[in-house]
Amino acid sequence: MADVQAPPVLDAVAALAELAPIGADPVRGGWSRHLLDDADRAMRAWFVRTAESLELTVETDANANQWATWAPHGATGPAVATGSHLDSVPGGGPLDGPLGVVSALVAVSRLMAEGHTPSRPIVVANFAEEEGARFGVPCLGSQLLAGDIDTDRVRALVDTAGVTYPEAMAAAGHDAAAIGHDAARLSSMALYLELHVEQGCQLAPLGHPVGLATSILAHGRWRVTLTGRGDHAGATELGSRHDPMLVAAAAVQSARARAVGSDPVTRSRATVGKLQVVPGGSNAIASEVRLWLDARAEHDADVRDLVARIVGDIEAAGRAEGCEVTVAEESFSTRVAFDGDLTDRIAAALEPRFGDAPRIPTGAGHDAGILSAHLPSAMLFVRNPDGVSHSPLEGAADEDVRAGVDALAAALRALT
Ligand code: HGY
Ligand code: MN
Ligand code: MN
Repeated sequence: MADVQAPPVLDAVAALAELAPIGADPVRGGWSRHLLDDADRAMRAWFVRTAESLELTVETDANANQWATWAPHGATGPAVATGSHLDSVPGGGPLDGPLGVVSALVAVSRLMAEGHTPSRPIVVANFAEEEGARFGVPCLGSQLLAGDIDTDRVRALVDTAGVTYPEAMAAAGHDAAAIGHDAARLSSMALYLELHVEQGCQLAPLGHPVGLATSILAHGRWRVTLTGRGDHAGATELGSRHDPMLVAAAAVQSARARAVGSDPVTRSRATVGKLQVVPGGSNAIASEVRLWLDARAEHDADVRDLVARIVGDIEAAGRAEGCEVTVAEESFSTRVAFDGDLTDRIAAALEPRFGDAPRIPTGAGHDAGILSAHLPSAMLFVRNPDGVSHSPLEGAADEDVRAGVDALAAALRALT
């Protein structure tokens, strides 16, 4: 009788190396993998291939989230869910998202190899459009799953190439009419634990390879449209210009100044990282500028206050330049406090190998933040030596990547 092949024991560093060619961005550097584009589909194919090599049951839900389930005999009841996302920001780093998905599959392969018999299923998730880089709404897949976003609003989303969300979904074989709240899947999970590369640099000074999350800043995105009068750069007198670029410059300056000027206890931060100019000719005064304001702070009210001040500055600059200003909120994520009991249980599981793992806040949003309003959720961070993220320079030492898998395996072993 042919001997039954044992599932492979995976290695996270090798798996990340396998993913490295996918979506490498020759223009920006780093990686660009956006919802259901060619790179994202290649990442999704890797997820299916790897999960099936572990004999996990793989499925994609109506919201384009992927799930891989390990439910051996005796594993019953609500599952322990873990995972992250495989999409990226434009020109992002190699670990933001993939580290969590890779580590989850590798941890499962390790538990299988050691003969662990989980009392409940373990499910590995790849959440769709966590970065919101294609359609502008972060954590889109987990928000849809949780019923936290209006589906008609989602179906009206259009990417910068003019492709609608339904068209993008249909091109990948999904029906946008079927998106939305998935109560059955939510209730099939007992808890969610996301491993993620640290974004910011708190663990390195503490000398710990892994840490646990305490909270996520409240944060949101606002689209600002500035309308002036396009004209000739050489023939138009200065006094008769209505140049939205002047107002855009005021917006960028105000974002920094208002964040710096906020009470430090609010941990305010504001950024303009994306800007579109129409028509975009070097010898033409712009007729319109669109920019996106990303604002974050400890509490929801702090963010609202910060944004109100910045918008006030933009409107004043618009009046001075004779430009119209419109502001639209594209997303808002309330402050997250992760589940203390679950975090304590995970800390106890880490203790033998990692001692007292630091507990740190984060300014970055995550699917775990969305799910934390619906089921006990926690996060594990892997040390990022200089804290850089959303950049090709994001990284982690190989031994820390492997330590993260050890930590996640210890947590999953204790939780199942
Ligand atoms: O923007 C964020 O904080 C996350 O990376 N989506
Ligand atoms: Mn990110
Ligand atoms: Mn992420």
